[in-house]
Amino acid sequence: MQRSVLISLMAKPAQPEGQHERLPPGQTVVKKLPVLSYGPTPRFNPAKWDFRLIGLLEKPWRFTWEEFRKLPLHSQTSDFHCVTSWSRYDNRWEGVKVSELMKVVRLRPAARYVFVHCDGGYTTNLELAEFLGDDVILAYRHDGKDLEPDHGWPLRLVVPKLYGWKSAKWVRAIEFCAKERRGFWEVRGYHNHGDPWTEERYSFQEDSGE
Ligand SMILES: Nc1nc2c(c(=O)[nH]1)N[C@H]1C(S)=C(S)[C@@H](COP(=O)(O)O)O[C@H]1N2
Ligand SMILES: [Mo]
Repeated sequence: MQRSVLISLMAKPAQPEGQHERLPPGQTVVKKLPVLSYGPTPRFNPAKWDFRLIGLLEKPWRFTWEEFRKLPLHSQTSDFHCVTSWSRYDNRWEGVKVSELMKVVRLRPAARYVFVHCDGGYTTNLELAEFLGDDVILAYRHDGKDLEPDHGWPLRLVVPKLYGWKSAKWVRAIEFCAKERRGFWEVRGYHNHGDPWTEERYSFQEDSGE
């Protein structure tokens, strides 16, 4: 074997296919999960609260808090990466796995995207396939305790593979759509997709195909 080939093989980190360093580029690890919210923390009224699945479904669905809590409990540990550059490892989320939740409804074939609606008007958007990912969870517990109000009580989405602004807090409805529309941060200069591994931080990166 040529010496140059051997050196290039040795320089490559021994990472299994499809895996990467734990910390995405440009991030710093923090010990405690910070609070990052635009606007005030909404108050939760269990008698009035509901969670709805709407849009391109054979039949829309509505859960009361009591009904939602009867769905099978799932626990999932993941790292959390905020675009403002902090990452927090090993968050133990407990709640309802999205793939489990989706068993109660039937999607219309035209559904390609989801639009997430929250109390207080915050929204975010995702591709349907990413929303249905195996690690995506609607959580009401974090690290062994009920979610704190500032972290999204009673219910938040957690999408570990994308920057934190996609992990919507105080979520009230998931809308299934044929066309994509941009959510709160996505219309304010943040990337439509938000992959931390390729640093999809800002919307101007979308134009250059970066
Ligand atoms: N409803 C709502 N969800 C939200 C936000 C928000 O302002 N409002 N901020 C997002 C951002 S930018 C991040 S990094 C995470 C932070 O979650 P945490 O405050 O629980 O750490 O929530 C996301 N979800
Ligand atoms: Mo964030």
